[in-house]
Amino acid sequence: MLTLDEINAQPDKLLTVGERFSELTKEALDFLKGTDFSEIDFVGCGTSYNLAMGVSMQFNRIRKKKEPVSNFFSGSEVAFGLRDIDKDAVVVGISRSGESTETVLAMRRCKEAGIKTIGITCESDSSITKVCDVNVVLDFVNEKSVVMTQSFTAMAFVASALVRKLLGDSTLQGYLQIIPESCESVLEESQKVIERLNIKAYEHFVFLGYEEYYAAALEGVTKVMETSLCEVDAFQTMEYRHGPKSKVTQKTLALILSNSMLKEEEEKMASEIEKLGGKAVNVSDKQMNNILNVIVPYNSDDFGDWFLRVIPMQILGVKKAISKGLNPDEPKNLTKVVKL
Ligand code: F1P
Repeated sequence: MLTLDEINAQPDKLLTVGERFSELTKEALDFLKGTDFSEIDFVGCGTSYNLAMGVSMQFNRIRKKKEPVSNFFSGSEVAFGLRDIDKDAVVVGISRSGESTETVLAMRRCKEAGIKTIGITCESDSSITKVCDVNVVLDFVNEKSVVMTQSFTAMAFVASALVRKLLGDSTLQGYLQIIPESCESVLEESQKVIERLNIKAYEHFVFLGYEEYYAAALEGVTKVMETSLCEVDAFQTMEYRHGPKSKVTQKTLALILSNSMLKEEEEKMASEIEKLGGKAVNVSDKQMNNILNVIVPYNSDDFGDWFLRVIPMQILGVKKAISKGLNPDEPKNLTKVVKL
């Protein structure tokens, strides 16, 4: 099965990103050398929008007070002028195909306004590479499936590492090592935990987390919705009490992408969901008591493992689809590229 094979090949792809990082990002880094930009904005559609959100939050978390801020936009917000971007900004367009109409249009609009543009894509010679000033091209990621899995984690990894490089973050070398290793372990752990769950028993999925982990939760919604057609929601963890909690039943499976600052509160949320009859699973680098855990080995509190936490949700979507007799390689109503 294409999609499952591509999910399982993620450790190899992230290893290649780590090994080839300098070569992959050289053109972009040379282009920005000595440039004082007012902000750095990330733009994408669908899964690539969730990616833009997560990596923008990473930039804002790692930057020092006096350094520029980052925003994230969907392709359509920029393409159709809903959001004007400062002419001294740098805009990074993210697109697996390099052909999504709104993203290409957005980058063209920025380029025509004299804004510095960088493309991140898996397709060399795609439209986005012809519009942007410089590009990061992951030409070793050739996803055949409609739903994005390894293209998401590979582009998220290179972008999250590029952010560290741009901000002169001292953790970069270690980061390039730990992420591929951690990916291997998360994949194995996720498969084991999901095997232990009776996936047929769940019809309603909830993904909870904050900041970059909220962006990961939104990507989990996209994955599970695209593949299994099930009901799936994402919220900031403690927001779940403010209404959405009403939907918890025995058919609810909640993944909590917990962080060390709110771990105690997120642990309470997990047990509340279980008291209401649902099932909770913690996805984090720190164990929670009395509930299932998918441990993401990552020895920092900088949320840099954010895109790895999507892996259990990628697998969940595919497994649920198969249990419903659906083919995740042929998701209903979807095409690999949205061209208007
Ligand atoms: C963006 C996207 C994908 C989605 C589907 C349609 O693609 O929305 O996220 O899974 O394939 O296109 P891209 O701009 O990253 O190529």
